[in-house]
Formats: sequence, structure tokens, C-alpha cells
Amino acid sequence: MFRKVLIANRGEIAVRILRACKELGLRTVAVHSTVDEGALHVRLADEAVCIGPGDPKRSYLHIPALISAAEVTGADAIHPGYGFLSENAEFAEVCRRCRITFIGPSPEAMRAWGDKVSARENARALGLPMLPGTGVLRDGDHALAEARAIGFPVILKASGGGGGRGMKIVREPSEVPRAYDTASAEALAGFRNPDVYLERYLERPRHIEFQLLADQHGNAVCVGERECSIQRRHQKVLEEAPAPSLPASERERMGALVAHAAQATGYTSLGTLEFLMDPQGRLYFMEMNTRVQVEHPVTELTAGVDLVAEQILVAGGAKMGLAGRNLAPRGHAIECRVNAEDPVTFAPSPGKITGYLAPGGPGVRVDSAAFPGALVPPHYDSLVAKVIVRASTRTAAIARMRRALDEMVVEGIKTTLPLLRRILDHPAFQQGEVSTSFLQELLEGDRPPDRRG
Ligand code: MV4
Repeated sequence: MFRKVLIANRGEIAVRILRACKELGLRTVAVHSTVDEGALHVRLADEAVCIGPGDPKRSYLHIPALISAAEVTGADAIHPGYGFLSENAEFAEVCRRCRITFIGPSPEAMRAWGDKVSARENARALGLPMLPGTGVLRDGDHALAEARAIGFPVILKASGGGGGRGMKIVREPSEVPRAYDTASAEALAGFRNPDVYLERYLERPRHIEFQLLADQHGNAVCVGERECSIQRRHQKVLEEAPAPSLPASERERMGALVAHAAQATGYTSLGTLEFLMDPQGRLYFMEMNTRVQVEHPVTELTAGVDLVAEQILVAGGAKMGLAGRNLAPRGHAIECRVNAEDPVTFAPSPGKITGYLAPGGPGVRVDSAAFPGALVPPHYDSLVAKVIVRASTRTAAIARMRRALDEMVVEGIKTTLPLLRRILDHPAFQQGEVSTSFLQELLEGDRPPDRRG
């Protein structure tokens, strides 16, 4: 087992990882850019190394700087968090070559699941439910032939993409050739990989994802599932566990399939399998995320598990302690992301937090790096705090979240708190009847989101 962990990240997730390391008796090294000098994760770590200027390419994304910081401090493990290099197989490989434990899956597993066509082939071979779709398309004519066979509408996706980047919805045969050329060009430009595939397009789906944990001894469990349908431009805004729309029978069936998927492919560490759900409640595999996710706390609170601690322990070769434990969700948890953005225009609102009061009380958790005087720099994502609540029922969790958000004070910058309150107050949300179109329609106001949100 390693003794000293370098956290190759910043903000709330760096603080979260630091906390888990400390409770496990591990030494901690924080890295920071010049603009993060006074950040909370720097203050909480045993040691801190400045790795470069604010530009993430020259600091948090700069592999030589991170490896040098580990060598200089004698860190024998690196936790990448989420975002930045967390799904970068090359970084995991460099760590392996330098005999530094990468707290995450192997480079091979990252590549197998990170490439979306390869992930679909894995999922199909494992018996996961899929939408009709293709492998890598050769050209526009091939795309047209496949689209006709599958039936319109279809969606073109970049194999090197994910998280909504490089997607094109096509509703007419005549649009296919041009859509293919555009999608492939954008994929090459955006991901240095022109490969594009297509699948049937699901109108107004719900987003349901399954959390898995697997150790290096062939054990794997599905820790639970989350509903993340409330998103704006593929950025999640609110997440909850368990998924209100998932029937208990599906929970068991999918849990077994997801655990098998990890075991059969030799996957280790935390992973999340993302599915879309159609109005009939059928699930279809979308993609696999090979990192800890922002929304992991709602699963921690309903499964009673410290996922980050488990991820660290299995990276050190420990046998997971969850196998055989009853992980059925207890109660209901909701997470709201509080971003430093204008709640109407969503324009970033960086600056100094002059006043900050986090909510508290029974069943309230706040994961954040904010404090009075903290700087929110413009260089990184705008997440300021995650407010997570747990209560015995979904209705009670909504009431608790509304109380917690009303109690929260963030001054000096604008935040999305008003938007979060608006979502919680909406009948469609309260009835648990929202799809991934809900928030866009609520904001555009073109038509009040119907019960299928
Ligand atoms: C889809 C889809 C409909 N049909 N694929 C967006 C990001 C990535 N998770 C996949 N995404 C979608 N893929 C098919 N075949 C609709 C979306 C989608 C979406 C999915 C989940 C959450 C929010 C979304 C917002 C827009 C589109």
C-alpha cells in the first residue's frame, strides 16, 4: 500500500480526496497553480507544490509538472479526481512507468471504455441493453445506408467524444451525408479522431447511471444508481439517488449486469455506466466513465459507503469490503451544484467570495472549497459548492434541500442558487417526471415542460 498521495486536482474534489486520505492515515501532497495559492486544498494538505500558472495546460494538465511534484515530494500514488487528466490513459501510463500508483483504472481499461465505439462493442458483448447503432462509419453513403436500416431520427456521435460533445441529430435522409462530414471534421478537430458512429435517437430520454466499484481480486459490485436528467448543455445541475423512475426489478437486473461487466473485462476502481431511459422505462447503454464523478455523494449517502476511500484502498491492492454487503439504497439523496454563474445568462461570475455561510443541520452535507475570502478564478470550471441532502423519502429530501438552499449565503459573486430553487419548486420535478429536456424547456420557456418534462 502506498503512503503518500499527490492529488492532481483542485477545488472541491481535491478537498474531498484529501479528507479520505487523511482518514486512511495517508500523507497528502497538494498541487496548485499560481492563482490557487490560497486555495483550501493547499491549506489542508501536508505538503503543497506550485506546478505552474493559472492556464490549466501549463499546470493541472501538465504531466511533467505533476510527475516532478510527485518525485520531489516522494508521493507514491496520484489521485486524478475528475476532469483534467482523470481519463487520460497516457497519464496513467506515465505513472505506471514511474512506479507511481495511479488511483483509477488501468490505461488499458481507460482505452477500452473511453473510445465510444469500443465501449459499445464491450457493452454489447456483455449483454448490456443497447440502442440499434453502428460501428465506425466509413463515409456519408455508409452512414445513409445504416441510418435507413435503423430508422430516423438517428444521432451521429464522435467515437473520441463523450459527455455530449460532437453529437448531431439527423431527422431526414437528405441531411445524412452533410451531417456525417461535419461530425467527422468536428471530431477530428476536437478529439484528434475523425471516427463517427450512429445510433437511433431517443427523444426526451432520462439519464440514469450505475456506480460500480471493482478491486484487483476479481470482485465487483454495483453500489447503486443515480438519476441525472436535469442538465444544461450536458452539464449536470441536480442529481439524485435512487432514480425515482427506476423499477426495483430493473435495479436488481441492471445491478447484476453492471457488476458482471466489470468482472468480465477485468475493470478495477470506480466506474459509472451511463444509460438512457425511454418513456417505457427501458434502459440503453450510452457510455462508461472511468473516473470518480462529481455526483458520487448521493450514492455515498444512500448506500452508506465512502466511495473515495474504497477507490483508494482498492488502488493499493486491498480486497474491497463491500462484497456481500446489502447496498440497497436507504432513503433518498439529492445533490445541487452551486456554480459561480449568472443564474439567468449563465455567464461565468469569477471573483472573491466576500461572504459565505454553508447550510447545515440534520441530513445536510456540503462539499466545497469555498470560504469567506476565497477566490473563484476564471480559468477553471465554475463549481463553487455541492449541497447534498439525505432524508427518508424523496419528498422529505426535496423539503430539506429547499431549506438548505434558503439558508446558504454566497456573497461577492453571482451563483445559480435561484435556478436551483426554481427547479425544486417545479411540479414536474416534484413528481419525478423530468427528462433531459426539462431544464432547457424551463429556461427557454417555449413550452412548460410536460409531465414527461
Ligand atoms: C443520446 C440521446 C438520445 N439518443 N443518444 C448526451 C451526452 C451523452 N451522455 C449522450 N447524450 C445523449 N445521447 C441517443 N441515441 C440524448 C443525449 C442527450 C442527453 C443525455 C443525457 C443527459 C442529457 C442529455 C442532453 C441532451 C442529449
